[in-house]
Amino acid sequence: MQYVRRFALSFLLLATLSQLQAQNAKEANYDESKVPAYTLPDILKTTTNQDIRTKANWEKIRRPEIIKLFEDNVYGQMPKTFDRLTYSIKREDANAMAGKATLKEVLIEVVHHNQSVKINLVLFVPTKRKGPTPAFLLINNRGKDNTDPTRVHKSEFWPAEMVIDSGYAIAAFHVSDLAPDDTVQYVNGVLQLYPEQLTANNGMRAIGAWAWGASRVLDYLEKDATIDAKKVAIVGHSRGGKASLWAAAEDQRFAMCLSNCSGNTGAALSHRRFGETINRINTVFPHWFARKYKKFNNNEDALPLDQHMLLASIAPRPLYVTNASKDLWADPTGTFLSLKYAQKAYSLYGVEANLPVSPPAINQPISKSPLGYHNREGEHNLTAYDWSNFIQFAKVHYKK
Ligand code: GTR
Repeated sequence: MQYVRRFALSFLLLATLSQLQAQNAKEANYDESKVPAYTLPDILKTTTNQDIRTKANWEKIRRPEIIKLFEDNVYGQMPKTFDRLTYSIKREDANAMAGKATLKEVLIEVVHHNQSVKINLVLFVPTKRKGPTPAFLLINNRGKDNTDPTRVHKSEFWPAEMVIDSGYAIAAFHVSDLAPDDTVQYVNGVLQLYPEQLTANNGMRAIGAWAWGASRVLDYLEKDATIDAKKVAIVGHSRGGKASLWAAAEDQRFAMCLSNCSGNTGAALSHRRFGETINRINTVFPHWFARKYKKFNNNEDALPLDQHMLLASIAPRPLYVTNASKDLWADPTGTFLSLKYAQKAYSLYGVEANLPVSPPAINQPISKSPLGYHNREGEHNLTAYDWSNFIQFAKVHYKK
């Protein structure tokens, strides 16, 4: 009986999977020659056609306009006020990783209108340090065992030992503390503090909530004397990579942004029809973006923005984005182009990114440019290779 049920279940799963695949194949274009012509909004032209030529006007006019465009059309509003943030150190171990690091497990609680959100932070700080230490903060969208504080379980997704050995601190929180990654459950978290977001057309959803959480963790890190809060890099993979970009765009305290395989509505261009589409992402993950974003399903050309503008809004801070060679769903070429088009904003700060005209070869990282990039050989994932390049990138740019 059980066997029959299991068989029926796997059959159902397979049928659903192949249905999804068929739908993807129908919708997603993987043929470069079939990418239709498209026009991107100019980063340095306002919606009222004003040319932006100076850093001052970028900061005063265009950058806020871009952030507002993303709030209103894509990620939703980012509530900035709350009644109270408190924290407590749940566990501290000065002898973690055989004495190489201090472990802190911190519970951060944010209260607003008598509702609260609790964020569980895992933090390792190198024991040998000269002073406050720069840190990498991962928005963890995969299993919690990836950031195991006991280090019984180790994972390339968050290679804490490798980062500690490089002299940096490493931290992580799990997305489920802010908004469970589920079409129904996502409301149980940050959105309980801001229920008005649920009815607004440009209301925050899960990705916004995760980015909001990253900022609250940074609020804590600013109070931790072992951390150099002016050097905190926000890191995310895939859906977490979309959130890391949004966090860095909204919160200029993040010194650096590392966005791994973030793809559609992450670092990749939307007007360029290759790989995942807005219709697909909004259909499968209706809880990620503002309600208004659905207006652009099968209607990319109507978007008053594109993702190169999101990347540009991070200027002049160092930004590193990645792809994986087999992850065409995330459009490696469209990701590189997006990064390249963001250069103009960096130039306003006198920072020349000098990216090549076409994407670099597989496993050829660009790390000296403030707009770093690599296309790792392999599948959609966050690996030790990616992290070793993040560390290298941080080394280069924190030295400047
Ligand atoms: C996929 C989604 C991508 C990406 C990915 C992930 O199913 O289509 O945009 O976010 O999930 O997060 O691993």
